[in-house]
Amino acid sequence: MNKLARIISNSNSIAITSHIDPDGDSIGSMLALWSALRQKCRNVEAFIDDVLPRKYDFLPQSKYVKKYKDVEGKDFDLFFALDCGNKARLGHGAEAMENSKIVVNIDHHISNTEFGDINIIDINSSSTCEMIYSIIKDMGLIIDKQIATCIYVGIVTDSGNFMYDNVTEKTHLIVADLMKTDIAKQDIIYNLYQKKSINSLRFLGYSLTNMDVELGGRLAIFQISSDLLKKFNIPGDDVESLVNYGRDIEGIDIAVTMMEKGDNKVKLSFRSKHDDIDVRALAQLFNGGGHKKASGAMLNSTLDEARNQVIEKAKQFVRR
Ligand SMILES: [Mn+2]
Repeated sequence: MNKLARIISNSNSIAITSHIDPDGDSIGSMLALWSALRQKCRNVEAFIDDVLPRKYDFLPQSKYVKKYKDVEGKDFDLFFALDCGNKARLGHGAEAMENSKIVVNIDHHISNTEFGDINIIDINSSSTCEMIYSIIKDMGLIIDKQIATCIYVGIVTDSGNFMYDNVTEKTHLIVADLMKTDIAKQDIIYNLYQKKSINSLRFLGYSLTNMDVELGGRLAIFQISSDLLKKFNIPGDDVESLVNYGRDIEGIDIAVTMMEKGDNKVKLSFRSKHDDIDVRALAQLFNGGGHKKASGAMLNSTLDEARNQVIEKAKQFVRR
């Protein structure tokens, strides 16, 4: 940590990025670290190679998040990759990373490929935000209400509202400390969970009605075509929560969402709820990764091909 503090002090330009398909933890950790480092260095840029989901607009620092285009060609003394298991998750951000002198990789995914010069990986952490909290504290920087809000968003969303295995005593102690800064908890919950569009709920209804169950009631499948997304006119991150409904059904061991992503690409999201059902290992069969009970992969195939492959590979993972 002393080493990291020294590197930060010696850096005149710093970039912070996180993964494509942004979520609460990637956005929260990026904005928290960005705000904290600005206490030490004015030349800090946060960017992603994707669209910032509207859901996170309420975070005051979100308006400072740049696009990859805005940093293209720049070289940075120091580059932070947050919540990214591998280089591909950075999108074009990986190119900006190549132009940087020192890369610091901070993540909690067990599948992290340790692509940084410095790798701070804690697979027992609920979220990257939990790690960022400790890093900011250890460097003696201040966690104000705005930073606390970002960290809270990451912890709440990545822990499944404190439901997942990775929630520890430490997680709750951190949240207790964040709440001392008087974060607007109800306002955060409203923004994350209580301003859904009618279309998003209609989409949920449609998807649940058309959910498929295979492997003797062990595997729940949601197939989401781009036509369907167009019809309901909802952003991609509205699809992300769908898979949890499949997971939560009694008897289902694995739930999967297959989302069509333009030209012959399908994004897979897997969930499990049992300790003996490791969907990270399943995702790895498709060159993906993630956590034991939440993982994902990207396939080059049609929806129907994806469906056949997933059913075939999932056979050896479900209970008999
Ligand atoms: Mn995360």
